[in-house]
This record gives sequence, structure tokens and C-alpha cells, in this order.
Amino acid sequence: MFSKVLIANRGEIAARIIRTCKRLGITTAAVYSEADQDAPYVREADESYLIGKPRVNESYLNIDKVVKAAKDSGAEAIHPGYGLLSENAGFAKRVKEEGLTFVGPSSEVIAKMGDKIAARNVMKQAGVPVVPGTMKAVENVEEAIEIAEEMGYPVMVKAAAGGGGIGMQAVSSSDELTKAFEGNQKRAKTFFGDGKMFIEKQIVNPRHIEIQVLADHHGHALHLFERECSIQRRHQKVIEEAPSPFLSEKTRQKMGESALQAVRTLGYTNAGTIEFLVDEKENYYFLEMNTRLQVEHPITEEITGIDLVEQQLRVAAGEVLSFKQKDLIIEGHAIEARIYAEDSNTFYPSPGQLSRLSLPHGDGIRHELAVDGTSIVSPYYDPMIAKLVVHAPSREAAIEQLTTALHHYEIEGIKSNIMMLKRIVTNDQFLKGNTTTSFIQDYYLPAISQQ
Ligand code: MV4
Repeated sequence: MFSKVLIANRGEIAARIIRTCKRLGITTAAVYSEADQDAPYVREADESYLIGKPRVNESYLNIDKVVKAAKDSGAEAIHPGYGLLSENAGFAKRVKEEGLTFVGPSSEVIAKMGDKIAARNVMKQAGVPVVPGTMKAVENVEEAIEIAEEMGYPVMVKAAAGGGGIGMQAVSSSDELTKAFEGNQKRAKTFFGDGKMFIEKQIVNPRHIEIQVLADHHGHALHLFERECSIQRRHQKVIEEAPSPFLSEKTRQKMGESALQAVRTLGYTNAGTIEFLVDEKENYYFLEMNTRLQVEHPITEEITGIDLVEQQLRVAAGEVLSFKQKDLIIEGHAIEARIYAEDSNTFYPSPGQLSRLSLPHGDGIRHELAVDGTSIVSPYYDPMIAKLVVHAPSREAAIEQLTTALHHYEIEGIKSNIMMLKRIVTNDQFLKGNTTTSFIQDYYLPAISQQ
């Protein structure tokens, strides 16, 4: 195992990784920007390195500065967390070239999954169901229209280099398609330097269900069941739960098998997530693969009892996975609520100075925190400041626990989305497990506009 690890991230995920490192006796080195001098994770790390100005391009996304901090610290490995450089194939490659270990999959696999068309082809080859659509880049609008007419509207226009909702659009006619194709292609060229586009049949009112996978460098691959992440807005998840209230045991098994097929075909190593869209009939289709630890990983940890950060470190250090698929069972139900510094009505970020933070405590309640009661929430970064995770024997008990915990969650000095979260978890449709990707549109927004 490594004796020192550098964490190339900030906020709650840096704190989360530090926690596991400490338990494993690994010394931790943090990096921080000028805006994060007083962040809790910087104090919690054994060492810390100032790497630049607040803007991410001048700090957390600056590969030279992050690598230099790692070299200076004498760390043997870099854990990238999520976001930032975590899915940057060039960074993973550089880390390896510097003689350090990247805690994640190979740069080749990261690059392949970063190209959504390449990813679709690998999945198809692996026998994983993919959304019906094109398997190579669509050259121009004329070709796009021809394909859409044959497939039937509505279709989705997507950028191969996109992901997480950027560079994509649903369209229902050739006129809309023309505009969407050109607009998104231009955006994709600007943002990703790659204008390759493809087309998929639109899955209407889907659920977003993802499978957690874990694989070592010795040919062992496992899946750790699913997370249901349908409740989102503007492609940002708000509430996630495991297991999904919707999946039958049969579909759960099938999706797990599909995910393992994908892992084997790819030669994937470390932790990863395979995202699927699931329709009303429980048909599932590959959407994207995330080659990193995810924000919502704690709910999987709660229901399986596995520390995913520990497993990532062990796999990266070359260890053999110490448990087998048959050792894994789902225990109880876990829900994560993401706490954002934002207005519950407008969803606008609300950066500023916290004056108080009082947290609910109790059996089955877990906090992942980016802040304390005196922190300044910076406008430079994602406004997610904490995660509240509950674990209980049943979904009903978990919801009750989460509802109570949210009522006792006190943040002062900035606006938060606590009100929104309370409304979601007490909504009838949520209680019934009616969690689809249009939940906020259909149930939350109408409820607040009536106030
Ligand atoms: C789709 C889709 C329906 N059909 N693709 C959104 C994020 C990006 N990862 C892909 N997304 C979608 N792709 C097809 N063919 C619907 C979405 C989608 C969505 C997916 C998961 C969770 C929330 C969503 C909200 C809007 C659209």
C-alpha cells in the first residue's frame, strides 16, 4: 500500500478521501487554491500545498501545478476525486509518466469512454444494450434528418465529446433537428474542440439508474448493485438512493451482468460507474460510463458495507480484491441528499459566509462536509457544500430518517436548498417510488409556484 497520497481535489470529496487514508495509515497531501486557505479539508490533511489563484484553470485544473505538488510532497499516488481532472486522460497519462500512480483506470480507457460514440461501440461489442441510434459520427444535417426520419421522432442529438447533458438536445421535427444539430455541434467544437455528433432515439420519461463496478489488475471484476439517480435538475443530481425502488430483482441481476461484461470487454480497472436509462417496461440502455468515483458513492457504501475509496487505493496499489460477487448483498436502503448553497426557488447559487452550521446526528446518519460553521462558500466552485446520507432497514424508514434529519439541519448566513429537499422527500410521488427524470418538473416546480 502507498505511504503517502496526494489528493487532487477540494471540498467534501477531498475530506472524504483523507478520512479513508487516515484509517489506512496513509499520509495525505492536499492541494488548495487561495480561495480554499481556510477550508476544513486543508486542515484535515497532513500536508497542504498552495497551487494558485481561485479560478480552477489557475489551480485545480493546472496539471503542472498539481504534479509539482505531488512531486514536492513525495506522494506515490494521486487520487483525483470526481470532476476537475478526474476524467482527464492527459492527466492520468502524465501522472504515470512522472512515475506516480493514478488512482483510477488507465488513460486509454478514460479516453475511450470520453468519446461517447466509441463507448457505444464497446458496449455493443460487449453485448450491453445501447440506446438505438448511430454507431458512427453523423457528418451533416442532411444525414441527420435521413436517420431521424427512419428512426422516428423524438430523437436526441448528442455531441460525442459531450456528457452530463452538455451538447445534447431532444428534437421532434426536422426543423428542430436542423437547428439543434448545428447549434450543438458549434458548442461542442467550442467547449470540447470536437464537433463529432451522433443521434439516438429519445427514451421518453426514463429513469437514470447506474451500476457501480470495481475491478482489480488481476482479472477480478465485481458490481456493487445500482443507484437510482433520477431526481435531477439541469443535469445536476439532487437526491440519489440505493437500491432503486423501481427495479425488479431480475432486471437488477441482468444490469449487473451487463455492467460486468462491459468491464471485462474494456479491461477496466478501479472503480467506475455504468449509467443506464431505464424505461417504464424495465428495458435498460447504456448511456455513459463514468471512469471515476462518483459524488453519490456513499449510498453504495452504506448498503454494501464496502469503503469504495479504500478499494480504489488497494486496487491502484496492485492488491487483489479480497471479496467476491457472492459476498456482496444489499443491506437496507440508503438515500443521499445533496446540500447546495443556493436559493430553493430560483436555484441560483448563494455564495457567502456561513454564520452557523448545526447538524443532526444519530444512528444511520452520515455527513460529508465541505464546510464548517465559519466557512466562506466561494463563487468560484460548485455550490454543493455537503451531503446528508441516511441508511435504514427499509426505504420507508430511510425516508422518515431523512425527513427528520432535514428538519434538524441548520445552516445560517447563506441560502440553502434544504426547503427543496424537504419538499421532495415528503412528496407523495417520491414516497411511492415514482422517481423519474422529470420529477422536479412534474412535482416540485408546480408545488412551489402555488405558494
Ligand atoms: C437521453 C435521454 C433520453 N433519451 N438519451 C442527460 C444527461 C446525459 N448523460 C444524457 N441525458 C439524457 N439522454 C436518450 N436517448 C434523456 C436524458 C436526460 C436525463 C438522463 C438522466 C437523468 C436526467 C436526465 C434529464 C434530462 C434528460
